[in-house]
Amino acid sequence: MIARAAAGVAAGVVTLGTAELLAGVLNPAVSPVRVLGDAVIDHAPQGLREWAIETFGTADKGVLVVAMLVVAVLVSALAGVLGRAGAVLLAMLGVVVAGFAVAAAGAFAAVPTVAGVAAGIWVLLRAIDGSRADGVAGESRRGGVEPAGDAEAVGGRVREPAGRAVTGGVSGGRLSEDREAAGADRRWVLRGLALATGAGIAAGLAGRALAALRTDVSGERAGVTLPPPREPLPDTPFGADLRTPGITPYLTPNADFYRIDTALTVPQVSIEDWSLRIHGMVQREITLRWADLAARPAIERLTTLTCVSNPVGGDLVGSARWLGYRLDALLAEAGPLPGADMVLSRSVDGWTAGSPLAALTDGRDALLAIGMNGEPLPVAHGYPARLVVPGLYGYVSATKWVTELEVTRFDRATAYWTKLGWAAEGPIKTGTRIDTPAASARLKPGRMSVAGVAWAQHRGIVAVEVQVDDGPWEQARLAADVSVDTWRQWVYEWNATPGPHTLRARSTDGTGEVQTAEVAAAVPDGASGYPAVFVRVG
Ligand SMILES: Nc1nc2c(c(=O)[nH]1)N[C@H]1C(S)=C(S)[C@@H](COP(=O)(O)O)O[C@H]1N2
Ligand SMILES: [Mo]
Repeated sequence: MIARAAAGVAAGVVTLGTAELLAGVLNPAVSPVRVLGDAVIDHAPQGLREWAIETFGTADKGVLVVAMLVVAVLVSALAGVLGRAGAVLLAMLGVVVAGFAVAAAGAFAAVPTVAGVAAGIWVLLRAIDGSRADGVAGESRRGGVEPAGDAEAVGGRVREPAGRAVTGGVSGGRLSEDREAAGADRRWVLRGLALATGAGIAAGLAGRALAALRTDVSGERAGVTLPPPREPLPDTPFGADLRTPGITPYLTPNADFYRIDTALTVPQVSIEDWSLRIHGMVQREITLRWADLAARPAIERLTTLTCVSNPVGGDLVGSARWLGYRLDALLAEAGPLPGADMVLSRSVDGWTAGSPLAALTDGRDALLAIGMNGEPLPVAHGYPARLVVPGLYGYVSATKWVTELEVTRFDRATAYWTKLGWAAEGPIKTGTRIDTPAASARLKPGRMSVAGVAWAQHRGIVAVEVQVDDGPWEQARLAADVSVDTWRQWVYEWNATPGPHTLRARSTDGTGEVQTAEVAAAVPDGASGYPAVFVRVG
């Protein structure tokens, strides 16, 4: 049973290793792990995805790959136990994965999967035949028909010291001999399986390394020179950062910026291949290549990005200094036609976001961004170009690796997440977060700073209030107001008295509206409610 399962696992590893190696050589986009992972991401039930994002946050893709490998090992072991039926199972799974690959990248894309499955099945059948040969040999020995090799071995044994022959006798020697020979065969089979497994793992790793080498654009990115913005901005405008210990910095460093997307492997788009096509309901379709951008004026803006999946008090929000080109100007070059009310932006990997045309043309600083905090966009954040639109959640606006803007209508087009049950429009809800003290902290009595950030992009924050237990709402002190499009730090000096306490916070946006207390989950248009932090003093 264990030997059979091991044979199955070896076959599975050889399947994946061969396929990954071939994909690395032929076309990294069609690796079965990637194709299947993308299929899982695109077809997973809504609840499962949310659970994954909430539980694993930005590590969700690593967890998915590990989960897929664990399932692959279990299925392979099962195939091994099933024997020849297992080979049929592997073949059927191969057909499914090859189908996804073909759907994604054409008939040729099936090659790595088909070759991998063929190699895996060969290993499985060899292992089955190997152990069956054992069984047959054992039978025949007991039946008295000597295979030539065995006869020789017995002959050799006969010349052993007499003592042994006396204690065991010839027939006793024969029996243990049979077992030893069978054991040796078995060891050979197991050794072969271990070898196949090792080779499969090595091939898989080599394939992945090759794929990374062939597609990686980080070297190119390091050599990109960004155009100078018309009015460069400081990283942190005067007074924007209160520098209260424990508070989130006003500007989020690129390395700490949250990452959310459906891309299992980060798309690698070279500026040589990149272009942006603006089409659909426009007077004239235009296509901009990287070099075309240089002729246009670049601007720099501080904008706070927020994910619709951010739970109350969560950290799927960050602020950066974005360098790019005004989307209203680029859209005007194509000339949107009357009746259009949506821009469906599409990334190189087919992901889409639907933004109100009005939000991109009403004068706000909606950008085709190419720089983030003074560097070219990090590859995971959309290199070489993405959208950044103040006031809209990322899922309806912030398309990374963007290659297309289709001017259309909300009643004609449906974007990626909207098809999956999220709202078609996603203006950012007013949010407040308590950064310090930390949840469940044990504190000393006396004065301390309760502090955090508040955001209501494109409306701005005009007030933040803090409530201790069931007390009155007290005004917090606000950091300098930089723009309506970025978050604002706040601090409240609290005289902490001994005992358990709950701290709450809420904000008022630039329209005078107080943040809603109504508790809502992220689906369909963003979480709401007041953040609460429980602490123990004394
Ligand atoms: N191509 C692509 N762009 C995308 C997404 C995606 O899945 N694919 N996710 C969006 C979502 S939901 C958010 S919140 C932001 C996050 O941007 P970041 O990863 O740079 O923080 O990117 C948006 N852009
Ligand atoms: Mo998001």
